Amino acid sequence: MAREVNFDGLVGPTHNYGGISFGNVASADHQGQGSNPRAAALQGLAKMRTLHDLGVPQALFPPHFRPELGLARRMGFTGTDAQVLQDVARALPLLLASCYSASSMWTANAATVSPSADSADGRVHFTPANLQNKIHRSIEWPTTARILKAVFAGDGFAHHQPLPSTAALGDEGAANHTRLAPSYGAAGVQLFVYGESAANPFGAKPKFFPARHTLEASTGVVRLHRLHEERVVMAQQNPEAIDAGVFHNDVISVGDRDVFLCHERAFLQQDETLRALSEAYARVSERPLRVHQVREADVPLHTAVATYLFNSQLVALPEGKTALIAPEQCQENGSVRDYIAALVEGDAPIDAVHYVDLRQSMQGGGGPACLRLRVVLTDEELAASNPRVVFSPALHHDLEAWVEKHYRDRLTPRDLADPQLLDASRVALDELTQRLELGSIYPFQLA
Ligand code: SUG
Repeated sequence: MAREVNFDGLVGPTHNYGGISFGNVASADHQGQGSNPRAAALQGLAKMRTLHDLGVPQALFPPHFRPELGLARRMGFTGTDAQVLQDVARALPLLLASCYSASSMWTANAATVSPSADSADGRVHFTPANLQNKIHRSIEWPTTARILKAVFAGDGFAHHQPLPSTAALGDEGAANHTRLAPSYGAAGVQLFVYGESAANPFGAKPKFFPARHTLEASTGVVRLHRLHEERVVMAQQNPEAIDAGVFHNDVISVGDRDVFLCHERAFLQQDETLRALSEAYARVSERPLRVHQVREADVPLHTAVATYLFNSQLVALPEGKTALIAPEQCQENGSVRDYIAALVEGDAPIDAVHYVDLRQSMQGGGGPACLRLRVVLTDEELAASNPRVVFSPALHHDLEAWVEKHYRDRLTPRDLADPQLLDASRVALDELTQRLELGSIYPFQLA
């Protein structure tokens, strides 16, 4: 037996709106606004609870420690932590926001994961994403790699180094990766989506916003994960979509088992991509892939970006039905709500919808799907994973109390210079790693 476990990123105590993700519309729109880290963490936990109560396997990843002042020190700031905070706040506020970003909550970008059913060596493969396109995200992978190794220890798991951090090998992880299979434990097809190819610098690419992920990065991951070529599909994102704010493919398509839902303007070569996907899928299943394309006339691209319809999760309910876990913004938009209702009632392969309030994360550009890393695990692999990060009502209860005790309910850019925020975050995370028995994963615990 195998199941997909969603590992959601627990929102860290320094969640703030830095406006530091160029190309991410929500990030730019909320720059400098006050955030509420406590509400953000509680909303994330409530989403995990919704999935758990639906019978969907749920686990979590701890937040990274922030501020990461090593970033400021590498930029020439010196002295005590308090001194560095003060100097960076004055000289380079955007760098301070980068040191402080709680962006590790968006675990869809933490790594690319391939299940053992797809790899030639029968192991689960992990490649942490280098996230080189944004300063605040480029510092995530060392802690991510430590967490992955702490949670998935043993011979059944292959942990790779991230790809070299350079634009030609830009890797944004599972946000640009979808696995389709007749069942979780069966051999599947993996779709890798990229924004541009380094080998083709004059090829199609967005005009305004960066393409964060390259074809070359994905080919590296395919090789590392020992995937079978005939069960891999590579597709280029529609550059117009990137320019409309689709900075990751999970903002414009989502798939699960035999279901693939996408906007008709998701890919540069839409028809060829869907054909290749269906053909590859036919190699692993006698029943065809069920593709549902959303037409521009029904949900325009800009509405898809504003509501994050495609950043919904598609999850398997215990009786085998498929549910859409959508952000409340979809419910608030009358036409998107009606569209989803018609999907559920009609012939589309979606049986139910559940709306979740993730307002705090959404304002940084992260919806339900961004917050989770999907890991397909067999019984044996699950048994070899750290059980302390598996979500339960008891853990929910404990973590709510932990959040209430340690998190502030308001953070503005001015607060980031306050050394007490740093101290409080360190105390909170130290307590968390003890609670989760994760050993030493943060730099301050390794020193
Ligand atoms: O990388 N936002 C993240 C959002 C990531 C969403 N992930 C997926 N689509 N899977 C990003 O742009 C906002 C930071 C700020 O502005 O404070 C930020 O990093």
